[in-house]
Amino acid sequence: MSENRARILVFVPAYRCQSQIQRVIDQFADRRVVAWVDTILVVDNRSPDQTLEVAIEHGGKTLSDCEFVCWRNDDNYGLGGSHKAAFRYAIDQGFDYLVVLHGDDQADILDLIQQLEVGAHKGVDCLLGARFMHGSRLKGYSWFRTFGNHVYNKLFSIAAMRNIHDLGSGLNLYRLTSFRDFYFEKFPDDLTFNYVMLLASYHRGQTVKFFPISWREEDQISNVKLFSQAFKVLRLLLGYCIGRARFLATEMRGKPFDNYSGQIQYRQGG
Ligand SMILES: Nc1nc2c(ncn2[C@@H]2O[C@H](COP(=O)(O)OP(=O)(O)OP(=O)(O)O)[C@@H](O)[C@H]2O)c(=O)[nH]1
Ligand SMILES: [Mg+2]
Repeated sequence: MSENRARILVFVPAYRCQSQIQRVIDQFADRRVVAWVDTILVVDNRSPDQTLEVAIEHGGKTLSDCEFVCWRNDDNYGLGGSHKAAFRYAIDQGFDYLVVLHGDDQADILDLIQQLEVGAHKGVDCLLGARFMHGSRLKGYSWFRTFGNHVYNKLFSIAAMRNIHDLGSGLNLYRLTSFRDFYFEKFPDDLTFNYVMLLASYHRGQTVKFFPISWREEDQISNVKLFSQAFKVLRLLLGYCIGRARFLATEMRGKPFDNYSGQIQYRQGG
């Protein structure tokens, strides 16, 4: 581990991924990966299956080169709400960067490590994995979803007047100093959180950079309700086009929470 490198927390949002979480944890067996990571924080969003138990059991046995923390949300906060819990935790603990790696093993963290190795994270606020740009590799992802994503990327690109290559993949990095005031608290708690985050980042003049990633679909259970989500996203985009700053300040949560609390169920190392 280099002396003066930034402190990085990898946040793994996990919901109903008992079959994949072990493989996600195994991604940290690679020395190249662990050289960059101080802490792995698995945030279990109250999965009804054995996700949390498997994570504790497997991580506890295999992770020895970095701190390993398993957290369980006090309520079902959704993917966006889990981000809020993780941002709060990482900021409170003084980390420099938050990395998001989805718990269902669709992304490969080495794609991000390669970016860190060449210093791509320096001078940006958001370094976002993109499944739909030159150099991206999709394995088993349906043509229909690929097509839909391209259409939405275009629509958002026009609205934001930027070249958007993905609205929310499962591998991203955020520089925490840009998120200290928690301006995203009222953003949606569900899977559309990332869409609004991206629009807000551009709106606030943040530096956003995309990098190509590989993305696989094997045994994952998609929890996305495709059509209802597609309409919801269109509504968000329309709201942004009309209201801009006013829209970004509105309450976008179906059920607002006062805080995104949770309990640490397991901690080792660090
Ligand atoms: N759907 C869903 N996912 C959650 C939640 N909390 C955490 N997650 C995690 O967030 C990640 C994204 O969920 P997915 O349903 O796979 O959605 P996605 O990866 O954006 O979309 P597809 O895989 O393409 O269907 C997964 O790693 C989940 O384990 C939640 O409340 N709902
Ligand atoms: Mg997924």
